[in-house]
Amino acid sequence: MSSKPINVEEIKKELIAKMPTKVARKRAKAIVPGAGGGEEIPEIQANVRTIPGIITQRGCTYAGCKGVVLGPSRDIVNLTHGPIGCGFYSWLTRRNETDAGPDGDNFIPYCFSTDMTEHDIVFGGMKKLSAAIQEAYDNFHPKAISVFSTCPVGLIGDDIHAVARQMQEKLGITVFANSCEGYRGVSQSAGHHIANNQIMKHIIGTNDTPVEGKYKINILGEYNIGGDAFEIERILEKCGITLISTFSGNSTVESFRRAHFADLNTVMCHRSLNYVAEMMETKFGIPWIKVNFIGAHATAKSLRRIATYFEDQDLIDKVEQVIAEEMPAIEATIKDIRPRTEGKTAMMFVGGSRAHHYQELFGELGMKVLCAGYEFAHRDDYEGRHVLPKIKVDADSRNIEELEVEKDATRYNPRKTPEQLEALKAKGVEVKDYDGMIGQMSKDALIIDDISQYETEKIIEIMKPDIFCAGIKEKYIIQKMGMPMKQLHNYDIGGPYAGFVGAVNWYRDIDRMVNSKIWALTKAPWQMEGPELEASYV
Ligand code: CFN
Ligand code: HCA
Repeated sequence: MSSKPINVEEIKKELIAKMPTKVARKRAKAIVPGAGGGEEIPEIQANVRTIPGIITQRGCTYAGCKGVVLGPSRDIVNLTHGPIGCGFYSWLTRRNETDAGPDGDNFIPYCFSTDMTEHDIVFGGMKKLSAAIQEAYDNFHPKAISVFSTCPVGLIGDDIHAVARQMQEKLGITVFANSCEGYRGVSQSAGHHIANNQIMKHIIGTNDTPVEGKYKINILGEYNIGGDAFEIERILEKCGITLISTFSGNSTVESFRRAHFADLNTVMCHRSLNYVAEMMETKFGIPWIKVNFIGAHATAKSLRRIATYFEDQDLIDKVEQVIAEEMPAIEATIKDIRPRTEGKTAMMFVGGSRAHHYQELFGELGMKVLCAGYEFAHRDDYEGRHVLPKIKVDADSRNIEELEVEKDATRYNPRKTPEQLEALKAKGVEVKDYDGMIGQMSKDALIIDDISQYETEKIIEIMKPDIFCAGIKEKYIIQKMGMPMKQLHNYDIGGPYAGFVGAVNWYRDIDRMVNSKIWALTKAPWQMEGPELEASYV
C-alpha cells in the first residue's frame, strides 16, 4: 500500500502513455477522477463500442438478455435458439440460487437449446425451433417459454417472434422471443433492454387478481447471486413488507404477472432493470426509488427510505426495531475485524452496479476504493442522476410505442402520484440528486469505464491495492501478480453479501483475503525465471 499522495492526473497520463495517439485520446475520455461528494460531476465516456483489439471485460447482448435478466427466473423455460455452444457455455455460469420448494417448478438446472447445425443455418431453423418448444412443453409443461436467439439466427433471419406467436396459440401458454443476438449493441446492456421490453410486453400485468398486503413492493434488479435475495426476503418479511416479485432471482412467472399491484418499485440494480421501472411507472403509475442492500448501513438506509415512502408510523417503528435488532451483530464483527482492515485499499471493476454498491461495504471496514469502474454502465449510472420521482433518462430508455398506458394508472397504485412523491421528497425522504459512483468516490480516486486488460495490469502496478475485485477472466492474471482477487460477480464460493447477514459474511471474507500471508509468498513466474517479456505499442 503506497502512502505518498495520489495524483490522479499523473496516473491517468501513465496509464495511456504507451497507447497509440488515437487510442490514448479515446481512452482518456473514459477515465475521470471522483467528485468527493461534490455536485461537480465530470463527464465520463460510457456505453460506447470497445476499441477493436483491446481486451475488454465485457460480455454480449445474449448474455445480458438470457444470462442476466431472464435466466434466473425459475419456472420459465429459457430456450436458446442457436448452435449448442451458445447454450452450453452459458449454462449455470451465474450463481443465481433457487429454492422452488417441494412443489414448485425449477428449470434452472437444465440447459435448453435448439442445437442448430449446418443444415439449419443453410435451410433455416424455424421448424426446429417449433419442435423444440413443443418438446419442452411436452416434457415439462411450463407456464411460459422464452426463446433467445444467438448470432447466427439474426444472420439467417429466422422469424423467432412468428414461431413464438404460433406456439403460444397452439399450446395456450405464454411463449415469447427475444432478438438478443450477441452482436447487437456494445455490451450486455443491450440485452437487458431487450429482456425488459419483452417481460413488460408479455408478462407484467397479465393477472389482475389483487395481491394482499399493507406495504407491497417489488425489487427490480436482484438476481439472488450467492443467495442475496434470500437474505433481503428475510429482512423484508421481518419488517412486514410484502414482496410481490423479484426481477428475477428465484422468481416465478405468476409473481411477474401480478407485479403491477405493488405500491412501490425498489430498484436494486438500476442498470439492468431501469427500463421496467420506467415502463411500470408510465403504465401503472407505480413510482420507483433506488435501494442498496449491499452494506449494513446501506441496508438500514434503504429500509428507512421504503418506510418513509409509505408514511406509516407503524412501519417506520417496525423498521427501526428490525435495524436495532440486527445492528449489534454487525457492530461486534466490525469491532473485531476493522483494526485489521482499516486503511487498506481496494479496486473494483464489475458490470453496471456492483462497483458502486460494494463501496459501502469496503467503507464499513475502513477501506478505501482507489479506483473503480463499470464494464457497460451508462452515464446515468456513473452520475446517479436520479431523484424521486423519476427524472429524464436516455431517449432510448423506454419502448414507449409498445406501451399502452392504463387510462387510470392510479388504479393499481392509489397511494401516491408523482406530485405526492415530490412533496414527500420535500418532507425529507433522503434522496440525493447525484448518488452515483463519481459523486461517491474521492477526488484522489480514479474511475475507469470498460477497463482493458492492459490498463488493469498497469493500474495495479501503479497503485498497488490490497485487493482487486472483478470477474473470472481477470482472476488468475491478477492472482499471478501476487494480489488477492475477489470475484464480485459470483462471489467465488461465498455469499450472500446482501443485507445484515451478508455484511458479516463479507467482513470475514475480506479480512481473510487482505490479511493472508500467502500472497507475499507467491512469486510470479517472471520473477523467478529469466527476464520479463516486454511488449509495447508501435
Ligand atoms: S448480478 Fe448484476 S448487478 S445485473 Fe448486471 S449490472 Fe452482470 S451478471 Mo456479472 S455480477 Fe454484474 Fe451488475 Fe446489475 Fe451480475 S455488476 S456483470 S449484467 N451484474
Ligand atoms: C456475463 C455474466 C457475468 C460474468 C462474470 C465474470 C456474471 O456478463 O455474462 O466475468 O466473471 O456475473 O456471471 O457478468
